[in-house]
Amino acid sequence: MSTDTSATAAGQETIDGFQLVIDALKLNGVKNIYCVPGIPITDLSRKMQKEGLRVISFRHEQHAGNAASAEGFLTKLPGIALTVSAPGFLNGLTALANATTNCFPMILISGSSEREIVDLQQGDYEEMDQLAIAKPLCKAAFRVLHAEDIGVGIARAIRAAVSGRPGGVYLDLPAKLMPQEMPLAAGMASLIKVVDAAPAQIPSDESVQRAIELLKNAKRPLIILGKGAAYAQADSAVKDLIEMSGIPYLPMSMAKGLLPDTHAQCASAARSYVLAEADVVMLVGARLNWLLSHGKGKTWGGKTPANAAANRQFIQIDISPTEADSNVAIAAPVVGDIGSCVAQIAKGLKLGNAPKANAEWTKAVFDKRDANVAKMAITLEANPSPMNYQSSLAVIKKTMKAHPNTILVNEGANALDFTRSIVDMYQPRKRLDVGTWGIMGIGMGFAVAAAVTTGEQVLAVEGDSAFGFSGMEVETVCRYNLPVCIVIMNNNGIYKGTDKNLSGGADVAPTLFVKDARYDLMMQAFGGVGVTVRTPVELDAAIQAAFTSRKPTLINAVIDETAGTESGRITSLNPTAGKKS
Ligand code: ADP
Ligand code: TPW
Ligand code: MG
Repeated sequence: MSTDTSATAAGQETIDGFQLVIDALKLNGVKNIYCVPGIPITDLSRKMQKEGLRVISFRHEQHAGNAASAEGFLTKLPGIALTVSAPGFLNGLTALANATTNCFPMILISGSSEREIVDLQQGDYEEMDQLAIAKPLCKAAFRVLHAEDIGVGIARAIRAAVSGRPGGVYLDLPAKLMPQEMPLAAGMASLIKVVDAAPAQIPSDESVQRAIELLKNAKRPLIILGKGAAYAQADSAVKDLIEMSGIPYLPMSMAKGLLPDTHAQCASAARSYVLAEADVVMLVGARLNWLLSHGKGKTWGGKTPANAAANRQFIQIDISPTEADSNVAIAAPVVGDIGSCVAQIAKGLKLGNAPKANAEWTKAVFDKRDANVAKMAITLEANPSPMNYQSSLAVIKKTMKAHPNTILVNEGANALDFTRSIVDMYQPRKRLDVGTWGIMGIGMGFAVAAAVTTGEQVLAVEGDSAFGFSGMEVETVCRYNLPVCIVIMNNNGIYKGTDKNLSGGADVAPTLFVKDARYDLMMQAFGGVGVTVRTPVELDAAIQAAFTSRKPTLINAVIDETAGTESGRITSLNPTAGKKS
């Protein structure tokens, strides 16, 4: 590059691409880098560490990427993942796509090979047109070719990740960029500190008024809180609207704890009832996707015109103007950031002296909920041998109540569904899980990021299959000595441990693993604490020891291998559902 040579020839002080990348990130408040080193970013990772960034080095890029996305969800700032070219980049791509799907802000920075060679397909080391491949899987993708553009590249990446609907951004940094030099003063002047990266988006007065009218006239109103509401960090505005309106609410999985799950208006334990019966539903940062049966069908009270579903009306608060009408008609879209939208709706209801939600409806909902909670309490108290999901999760439920700051990471099928419904959350943004895709493999990446970003104790409740996708990262947990306690719900397989090989052959069925596997020994291999437990009492003791010591701990919780059901709670999505095999 002409800039670097002339700069050095003149004997001026210079700055190189490595330093500009580091300074640009630090200027914008980045503290942690989740990476796997190698050509061409080995030196970048070393220099980042030298310059005071916390570099968390993983064993596989997918988990580094997942960590970055979890940091994004927890902080509203983009988490940064750093990978090598082609294969490392591809390994990180699943996490980038997952972040985009879940509306988590992150930036995947990958080193890349020499452009001239890549574009002529002349066979460079790890050759791949990474920018083109990343584009359909993220919100935005940028490449920086010149040192003087690093500041702009990073600023654009940050804005794209966090403004509007958050998501994943890809930033391509070719190997040749790093050693490029430019005059120090010009280099420093080229850096940009992003101002107001995610500006408040105020909803229009008419849209707010439309929503208020619907709420005022509702006989059976319901509020659904999604992970967008948790992400928005508008906790007190959300609480205020719910409490002043008296409307029952349902938290989606990662919105659990935005208000405590034990809140008087929480309708989680009457989910089917409220979904089927509500006449006005206000979605707050939640999409009407498969997780809400697309707003139609049996879940919502059936398909016939005579029933409640035909007359149901939706209010949808979302930052994305194109989300409304994606599945069913939205009578009152309110487009803006959740804090602003919720506050304006609450203000309008107060000014109009709107009465609290219809008492007949709320009584019916809360009676139903209380009856279901009482029923569940009996199941949780049972102490079968071997222990099952309920009896082991009763211990986790008690743990979260005693330690509400704990961040709960959760994946699996039954291990996910039972945990979500049994374990109450008490604080916002403490539950991280498989999200919109139901993706396995987020466990250790999310757990590492949760511990690194917040310093809080992390409890990862993992199906034995789910754990396997990121299991090698227990070494990472040990290496950084993180307060992560992993509980593996070990039922010897995917969904359960009793499937048969339909051919009658010697291989085990595709859903089965080695029986009685000792996952706890994996943790011991790296100096962490590993124990096997078979009863709730043993599980409780092991968790308490982990929380007291804050040592990396893996608890292999042996549960009844017959206890799970196929696909957990989403059996209906299996192509053969309902057919006899
Ligand atoms: P869940 O899976 O919990 O139902 P989704 O991921 O489907 O939640 O929906 C989250 C929604 O929240 C997305 O449509 C996204 O556009 C929206 N969102 C994210 N952040 C904000 C924000 N700050 N203000 C308003 N809406 C937001
Ligand atoms: C990336 C398909 C959904 S749930 C699951 C798989 C493999 C594992 C369920 O077994 P586990 O839980 O974790 O032991 P349990 O308690 O029911 O026994 N690959 C990816 N994502 C998904 N969702 C799958 C495969 C799947
Ligand atoms: Mg299992």
